[in-house]
Amino acid sequence: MRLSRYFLPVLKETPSEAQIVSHRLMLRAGMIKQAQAGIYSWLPLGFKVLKKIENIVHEEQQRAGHIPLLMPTLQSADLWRESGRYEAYGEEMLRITDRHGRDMLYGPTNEELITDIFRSYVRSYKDLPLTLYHIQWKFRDEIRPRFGVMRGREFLMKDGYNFDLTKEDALHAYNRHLVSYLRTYERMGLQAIPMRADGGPIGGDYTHEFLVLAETGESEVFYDSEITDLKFGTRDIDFDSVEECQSVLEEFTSRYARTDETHDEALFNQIPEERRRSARGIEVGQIFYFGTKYSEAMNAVVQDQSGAQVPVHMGSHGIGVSRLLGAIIEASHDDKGIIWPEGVTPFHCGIVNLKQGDAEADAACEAIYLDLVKSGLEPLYDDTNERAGGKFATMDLIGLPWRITVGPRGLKNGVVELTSRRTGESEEMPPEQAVERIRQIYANH
Ligand code: P5A
Repeated sequence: MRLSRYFLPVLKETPSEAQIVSHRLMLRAGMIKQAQAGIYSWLPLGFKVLKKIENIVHEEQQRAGHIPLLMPTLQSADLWRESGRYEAYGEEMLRITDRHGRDMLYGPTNEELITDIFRSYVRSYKDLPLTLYHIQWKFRDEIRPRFGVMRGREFLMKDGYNFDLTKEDALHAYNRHLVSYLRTYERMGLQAIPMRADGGPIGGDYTHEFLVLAETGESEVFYDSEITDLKFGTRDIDFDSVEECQSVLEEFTSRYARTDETHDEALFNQIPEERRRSARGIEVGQIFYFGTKYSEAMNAVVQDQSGAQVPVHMGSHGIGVSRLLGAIIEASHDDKGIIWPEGVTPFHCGIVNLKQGDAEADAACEAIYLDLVKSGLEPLYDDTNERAGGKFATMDLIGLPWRITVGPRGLKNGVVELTSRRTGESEEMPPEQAVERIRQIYANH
C-alpha cells in the first residue's frame, strides 16, 4: 500500500476522552472512530489488525478440529424464554421489537441459538463429538462502556460450543479449548494465563478465564509467580489425544491463579510469600463446562448406545477478538506509539522515502516495494511529501515492527537502513539484503 493512496487519519493531539494508552493510541493511529458510546467504526488500519486476529483465531480453532459456521446477530426472544435467560439476563440485553410486535434481541452470546441448531439436526451419539464456532458481533448494553474496544457495547467475539455424549468427553473438549487458546494468544505475542473464575450468566462452575497481566486491566487477579514462566511454545499437540490435552491443562492450571471472584485467601497463603502476586489483568477469553444446563431446558437430546434419549453435555468457549487489539497494545507499546508483534501487524514493513521526488530514491523505494509485494508481503510505503521527522513519527505511532529508510545519501554508498521498532536499532545494508531480512523474519509467521 502506498500511503498517498491510503486512508490513515492519524491525530496529532491526544484525545482527551481516552483514559488508557491502548484507547489513546488506537484513536491517534486512526484505527477506530467512536460512533456511539461503546460502538466503533473500524477504520482501515484497525480493520486490518482485526482481520489478522480473526485469521489466527480461525486457524487455531480449525487446527483443534472445531467447525466454523455463522449465526445471525439478531435472535428470537422465544429461544431465550425456553432456557429461562430472557428475563434473567437483565439490562445488559438489548431488546428489540419488530414491526409485527415480535420480541427480538441483539445476541450477547449464542448458547440458545446453537442449541436450537443442534437439536434440529442431531439425533444420535454417532454424530458426536461436535464443536461448532463462529466469529460474530455481540451486543451487551454495558452500563459503563469504557477504555475503547476493551469494554465495548458492540464487540467481536469468537464463540464456540461443544456437544458431547458424556461429561468425560465434554471435559476433553474443555481441555482442547484451553490448549488451543494458549497457542492462539502466543501467536499474537501475548501471555494469557488461565485462571479459575466464576460462571456468571453463562453458567456452570467449571470455568477458566484467560488473563493478560496489565495495570489497566479491569480484573483483580491472584497468582503464583511461577506461572508466568510457562510457555506453550512450538510444541505439536494431537488435539484428539485426551492424555496430551489433559497434561497441558495440568501443567498450566496446577499452580494457584484465580480472579477475585474465586480467590481463596487461605489457599493463596500456602504459596511461599515471595511467589505470591496480586495484580490486574485483561480478560481476553473464557471457557466453560456447564453440562446439561441448556440441553435439558431446550430438549437437545441424542440416542445413546443403549437406545436411551439423553441430554448432551455442553460447554462454551469465548475469545474477545476486538478486545484483543486493546490488550496487545497495552502489552506492547512505548511513548512513541504502538509496537505490533509480527503475528498481527497491519503491514509487515514500512518504507520511508527521505526525499520524495529524488529520482534515485523514488526508484529504490519502488524496487523494494515491488520486491516485498512479490514475496507475498504487505509493505506500507510512505511516498508522501511530508518531511522526514513527520514520516518517522507516523511510522512509530502506527507501530510496524520493521522499517526500511531510503535516502539519497545512503544510496550513494549502495545502502538503505533497516530499523527495528521494538529495539530502535538500525543497520545499514544493500536494499536487496534488507528485503531478504524481512522475508526471513516473516517466514515463520
Ligand atoms: C463463551 C462463548 C461467553 O459469552 N458464551 C459464548 C461464553 N463468555 S464471556 O466471558 O462472557 O465472553 C467471552 C469473551 O468476550 C470478551 N468480552 C468483551 N469484549 C469487549 N467488550 C465487552 N463488553 C466484552 N464482554 C466480553 C471477553 O474477552 C470475554 O472473555
